[in-house]
Amino acid sequence: MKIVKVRLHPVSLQLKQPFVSSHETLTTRELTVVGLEDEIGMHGYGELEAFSRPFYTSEMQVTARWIITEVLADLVTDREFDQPEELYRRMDPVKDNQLAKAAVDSAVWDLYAKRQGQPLAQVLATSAQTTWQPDVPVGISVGIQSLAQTCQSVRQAQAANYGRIKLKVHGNTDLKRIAAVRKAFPTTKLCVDANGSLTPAAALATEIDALGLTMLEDPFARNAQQATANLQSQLQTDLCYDEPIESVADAVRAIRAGERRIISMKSSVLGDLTPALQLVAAHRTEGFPLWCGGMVEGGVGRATNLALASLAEFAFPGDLSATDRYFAYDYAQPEFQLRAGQLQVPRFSGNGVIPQF
Ligand code: OSB
Ligand code: MG
Repeated sequence: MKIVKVRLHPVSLQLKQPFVSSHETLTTRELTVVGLEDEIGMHGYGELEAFSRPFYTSEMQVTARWIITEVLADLVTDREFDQPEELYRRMDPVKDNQLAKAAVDSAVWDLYAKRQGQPLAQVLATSAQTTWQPDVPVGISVGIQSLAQTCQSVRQAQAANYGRIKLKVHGNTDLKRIAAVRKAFPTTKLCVDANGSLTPAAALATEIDALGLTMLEDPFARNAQQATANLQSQLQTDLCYDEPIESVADAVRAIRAGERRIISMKSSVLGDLTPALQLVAAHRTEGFPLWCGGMVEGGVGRATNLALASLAEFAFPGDLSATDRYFAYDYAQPEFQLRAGQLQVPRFSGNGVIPQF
C-alpha cells in the first residue's frame, strides 16, 4: 500500500471547565487531525497531541503542523509499504519531533487496520503478540482546584465508577490539600501527579507515605534523576514516570536505575504506536507495571489510546476518561461513554471513530 495524500484538519474543542495542572491552565484544546489517503481512496486519521504553548512539551501545534506539512508528508508519500513500521523508519532522519511523527504514525496504523478490516486494537494485539479486551477500565485525572471542589470531583468520580482517581498537585505546600482529601476519603485509592512541581525536602518522603497513595507521578523536574532515585529509595509509595519517558530507552534506564517502579506511557510522546509496542515488549522483559497516560485528547486521539490501553499488558486503568469529562462536543463520532467505569473499544475497523470536519 502507499500514501498518496496528507491533509491537516485543525480543530478546536472548548473545555467544559478549565483543566489546571502545574504546567498550564487549559480552557480550549487546540488539535490537528492528520488525514492520510491511500492509493485506493481509503483514509486513516491520527491526532496531533501537542498543546498550543510549549509548557508540557517543546513541540506546539503550530510547530508540529509545520514539521508535518513541510517535512514528514514528503517522507511518507508515494512509498510502497506493507507494515506501519516500514513507513515509521522513513521518518527516522528527522530528529525528535515525536508528537508530529506520532500524528502521522497513528494515522498510518488506522489506515493499515482499515485495509485489513480489523479494529486497531486487534491489529496492535497481533503485532505485539498479545490479546486485547473490548471493555477497558479507565481512570480520571482531576485538575488543581480548591479542597471543596477536589472532594466533589472525587465523589463524582467514585459515583461514575472510575477505576483510578488521579489528583493533580502543585508544589510541596499543596500536598496539604491532598492530605485533607485523604482524611475525607480514608479508603479510596488515590494517585497524585505533581508534574515535576515538588522540591526535595527533609520530611517529604514521610509526608508522601502518610497520604497512602497508589502511586505518585513525576514528583520532580525531569532532569532531577538522582533526587528522584533518592526519594524512591526512602518511600513505601511507588513513584511513576510520565514526562521523562520520551523513548523506550528512557523507560528501561529509569527502571534499572531505581528512580521509579511504574511507567505511564504516552504513546504520542514516544512517537506513537510503533515505539509504544516496543515499550510493551520492554515491559515484558523488564517486568515494570505499565499504564496509559492521556493528553486531554479529542476523539481520534482517545480512540488511538483506547486501542493501546486495551492490550493485556496495561496493569492500571489509563487516563482515558469519557468524552464528556472534558468536552460538551467532540469532532469525532461516536463519542466515548463511560459504562461501569469502562470505555468500549469501537467495533468498527481502524480506530473506530469518524471525524466530521
Ligand atoms: O501529566 O498526565 C499528565 C493532561 C495534559 C498534559 C499532561 C497530563 C495530563 C493529564 C490528563 O493528567 C490526562 C487526560 O485525562 O487526558
Ligand atoms: Mg503526568
